[in-house]
Amino acid sequence: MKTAETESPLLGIIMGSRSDWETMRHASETLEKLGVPHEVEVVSAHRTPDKLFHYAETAEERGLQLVIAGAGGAAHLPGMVAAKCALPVLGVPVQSKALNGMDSLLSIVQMPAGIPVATLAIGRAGAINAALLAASILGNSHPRIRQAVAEYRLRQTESVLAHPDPRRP
Ligand code: RP5
Repeated sequence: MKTAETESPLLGIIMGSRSDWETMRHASETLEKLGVPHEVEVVSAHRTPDKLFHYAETAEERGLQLVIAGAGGAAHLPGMVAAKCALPVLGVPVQSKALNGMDSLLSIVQMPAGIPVATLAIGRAGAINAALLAASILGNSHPRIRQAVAEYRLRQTESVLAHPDPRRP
């Protein structure tokens, strides 16, 4: 049976800097848990603009169905990817040091009408939810992924119900 690592990637996780990995690894780890094959790469909108254009222009033909893009500060990566390809783009605002991620959030969420970016929460929660949202979307055409999302949510519910007393582990 093919695994998430050997199958062709269905989605790409990109981020503006290696420093974003501490946040974006949560998206990758969540996709691993769900068995969703994906690729991960640093692609900076301002430090490697030509690479960004090439990535966005070839994403669809390489078989990607979605892109998760994380960036911090003046976070134009998700919007630029969305502008250069027709795939759905999920944006994750990385928590910046100077402004705690409010700059990242507003940069990503305030896209002018015409080029959408689905924007998640700042930081780890946003990265995890981007992966879950991506898996839910892919689940519409991949029953195995839909089942994996359902099982993830069931385990989450059971875990909360099994530990109702917050004083105990
Ligand atoms: C953005 O600038 C990146 O997404 C990162 O969040 C931020 C800081 O990058 P580094 O200076 O840590 O490389 O492009």
